[in-house]
Amino acid sequence: GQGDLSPEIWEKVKNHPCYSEQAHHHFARMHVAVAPACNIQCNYCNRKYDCSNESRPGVVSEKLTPELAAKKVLAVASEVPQLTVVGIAGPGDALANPEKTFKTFELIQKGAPDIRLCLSTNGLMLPDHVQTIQDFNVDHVTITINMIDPEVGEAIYPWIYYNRKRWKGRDAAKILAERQMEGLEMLTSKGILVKVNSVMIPGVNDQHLVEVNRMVKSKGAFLHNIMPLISEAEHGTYYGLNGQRGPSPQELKKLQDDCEGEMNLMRHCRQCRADAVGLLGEDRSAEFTSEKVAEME
Ligand code: CLF
Ligand code: SF4
Repeated sequence: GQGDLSPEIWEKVKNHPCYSEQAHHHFARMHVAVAPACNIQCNYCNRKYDCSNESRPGVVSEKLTPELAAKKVLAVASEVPQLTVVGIAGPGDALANPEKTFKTFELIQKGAPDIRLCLSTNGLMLPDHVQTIQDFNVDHVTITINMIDPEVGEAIYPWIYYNRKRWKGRDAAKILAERQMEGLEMLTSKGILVKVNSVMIPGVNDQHLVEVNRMVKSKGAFLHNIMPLISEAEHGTYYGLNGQRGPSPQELKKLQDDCEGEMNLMRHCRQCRADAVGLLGEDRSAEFTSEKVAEME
């Protein structure tokens, strides 16, 4: 439960709909889709759609410039009084597009200083940006960690692009896992709240996620969100094409129960799209397309 939080942490989570189960009934978040590029390949990702690490696959978000994104935030803030958090969660990786991501945060902070900033990343570039994340007062970061063992990782990530080079197989997974852990430790040592997302892929990392849970807890993660792989063949996820299935609700719950007690587990995630607007589970993105925002002068 969250009854035993320090006042300092409670202050940060009480109005964040993802970090507090209670808050999600009263407070809204929005995402701005300013980050199109990605620097890794997940086997469950189809690049035509939003990053499946934070969002529902098979949904195409409308991509925004930082300027338009900031304008949209102000428009939504005036129409949706419950808005407390703005996140950047794709459609690619927020930190594979650092200029766009941080420009957007800068503009939002200028225009709406009360809004909390949230960032979701695969973690590959995280250690390079922790200082900037702190400088921009981003106090919630999500890292998608699907494995800590490169042997498991090579079945999830066919390649990563790092240091001007494409890495494959176990080498790629090893670099990614090390960078994720390094980033996690750097963030928690600065008091930035970290949520870890894990995509549960039956037969690939389902057993392994109990170990991941233990590891991220020991490195100071605040919350663990285990999400089901959504395999929709019609959207052509690689795994979908290979017949990889997602977990049943019972399998997901069993894994979450096995991890419960180790740390706070998020169970109310709605796998939002990269341009989601509103309370979790409510999607008002169609009310705030860039065309409509442009008309809202
Ligand atoms: Fe967005 Fe993610 Fe921030 Fe929340 S979503 S960047 S932490 S503000 Fe929330 Fe949506 Fe689940 Fe993400 S319900 S997909 S956990
Ligand atoms: Fe796709 Fe997201 Fe993985 Fe990048 S990090 S390959 S956008 S699922």
